[in-house]
Amino acid sequence: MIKTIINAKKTKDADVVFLLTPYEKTASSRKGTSRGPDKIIACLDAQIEFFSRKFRKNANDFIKIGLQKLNNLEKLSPEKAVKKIEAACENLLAGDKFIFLLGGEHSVSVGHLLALTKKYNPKDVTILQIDAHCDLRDNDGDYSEEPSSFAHSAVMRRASGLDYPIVQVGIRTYAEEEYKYFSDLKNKITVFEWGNNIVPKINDILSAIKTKYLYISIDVDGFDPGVMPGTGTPVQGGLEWWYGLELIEKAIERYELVGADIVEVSPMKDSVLTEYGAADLAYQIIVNKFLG
Ligand SMILES: [Mn+2]
Repeated sequence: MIKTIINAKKTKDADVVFLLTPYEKTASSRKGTSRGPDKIIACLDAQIEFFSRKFRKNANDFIKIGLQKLNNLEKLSPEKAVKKIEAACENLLAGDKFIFLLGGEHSVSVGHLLALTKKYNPKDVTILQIDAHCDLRDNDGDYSEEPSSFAHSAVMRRASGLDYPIVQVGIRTYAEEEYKYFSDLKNKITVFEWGNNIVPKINDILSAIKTKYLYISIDVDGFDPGVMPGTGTPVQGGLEWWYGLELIEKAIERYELVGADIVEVSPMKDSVLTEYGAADLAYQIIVNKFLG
């Protein structure tokens, strides 16, 4: 029988639940992120070794992993999709599950972050966001015919409004509105920009996190497009693979991870690099949290 990474038949038996949210209504450029979650799970099943090189253990023997997929999200308005995701997350959090959200576009994260405010004071949870973009617009009215404050380019603005401190890593493009927003100290956002020979020290990033609790949000376009080419709005330059992994591992070692998401995977016809990379990151995050 072929083994699957999903070893908890019911989510109530799981330590961690992959919550699949194939939503992409506000995606601004290349579509396809709604096909991301299934592809990531397929890679986790078939291509990622369950044996951890770091911990010398089979993850499956120690961690109960469940899966829940939210169907029919696509027809919903961004706000309604977020509400549906929030309700599903609240349910899982009530059962003390660690939620690993797989998007879909970045706007799905707001549902998870809203649900977490019922369990934690957002001021005590820093969002470590790996992303090429700040996602700090108030809405997408400057490029969309149907502006929404729940668009993927507004996700961290909503999170900041909820009082989550945010540390952004890999940033290499932003609008004037976003620049003004993160430059205002009271908004509690630390931006680590990438550029020609500009690669921040991992310790400086970790030191910018001032809370006990941590949430990791990975927009795969934060990584170099050579590593993660299949994404809606790619930007040249970005995090190198091992750098990103080291940052994630050290962050989980130092702070208590309370939730995570990987978003904006848009599978390509002729490359599996992006979904494979996302699956590997998801696996490493879980293994570091539960076996570390
Ligand atoms: Mn993003």
